[in-house]
Amino acid sequence: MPIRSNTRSIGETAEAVPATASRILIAEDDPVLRRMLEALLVKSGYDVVSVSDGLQALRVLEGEGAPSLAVLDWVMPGLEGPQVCQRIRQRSDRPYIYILLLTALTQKGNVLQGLESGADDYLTKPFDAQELRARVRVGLRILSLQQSLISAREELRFQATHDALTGLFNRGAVLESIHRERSRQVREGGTLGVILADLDHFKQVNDTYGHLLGDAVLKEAARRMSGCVRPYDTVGRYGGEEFLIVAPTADATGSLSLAERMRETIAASPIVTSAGEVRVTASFGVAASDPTESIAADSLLLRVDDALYRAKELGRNRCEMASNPVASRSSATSAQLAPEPTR
Ligand code: GH3
Ligand code: MG
Ligand code: MG
Ligand code: MG
Repeated sequence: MPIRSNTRSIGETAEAVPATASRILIAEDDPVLRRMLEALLVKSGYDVVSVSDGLQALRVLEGEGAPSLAVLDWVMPGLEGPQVCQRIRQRSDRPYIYILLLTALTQKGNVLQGLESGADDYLTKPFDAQELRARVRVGLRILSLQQSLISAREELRFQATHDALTGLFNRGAVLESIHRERSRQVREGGTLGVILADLDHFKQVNDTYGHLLGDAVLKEAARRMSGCVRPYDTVGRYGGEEFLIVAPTADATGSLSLAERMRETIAASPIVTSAGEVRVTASFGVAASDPTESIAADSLLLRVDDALYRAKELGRNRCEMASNPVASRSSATSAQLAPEPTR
């Protein structure tokens, strides 16, 4: 029996249904009943997929774009309804599927067994069309509430780990990243680059143009720096006008090149604001650790801080390498850096 899918535009239905047609799976081996269920739910505006046995039901529910609600017959070839429920509930990595069991078995023990297997609700045959529609709506309402909770949790998680002004990771998140990457490096080897950036004379920007405009400049500088990194690098706002960049697998040369690209992109052109063009530059402290040295993440931070201090002392708008005088260079020698491949 092929899998059937019916869609119908929401405008055609008289009933109140969700803005986007919800996908519903019907698994029923009795062809007459299956067609009746299909007709009923399609008429209500749902996107219906129907199958005639439990194995097909499981395949649809575990597949791409699986329906979020399933109406499963109890007795079916292949797998019975409660067995499909059990298999679905074993998988916690997938979006929740609301399951409504259809059964001709009216004894209380069977109903309990169905619910124990993971079904959310049940309906006994012969069922009333109105009641089925009402129970489907209850299921969709619960799914929608659950979706709102998930979205709210995701939003909270984002807010807890990101800086509201720049949209970058916040201090806590970028510090967590440096500790995590350092642990990974100890385990797996490789190099780890860390960069600390600080906008130059930023107080003057605020003093000259006001704090709001300073915010806009800060935001654009953050955007320019983010544009320089690889997808697996982390850029975070470390403090007021300071940024911390964690570059897993970047060695000293790679980290210095990255810092130099960031420095150039900030200095290259003025930032256009509502009050006109504002020129800013930034100074960078750079450190890289290799797997042979036993340095803690906090010590790496001290190193970049120290290198940044030196970059400020030496005139700002430059990058300074920590603890490796041979690799240390200023922006004046940046032209000697080997061109980086486009990322
Ligand atoms: P230096 O080159 O030595 O770093 O000079 P600086 O003026 O940047 O350094 P200082 O630490 O004296 O000043 C940092 C300034 O950054 C002062 C503070 O008002 C500003 N700042 C920090 N956070 C924000 C922010 O969120 N928005 C704005 N507009 N300014 C900020
Ligand atoms: Mg059956
Ligand atoms: Mg500062
Ligand atoms: Mg500063």
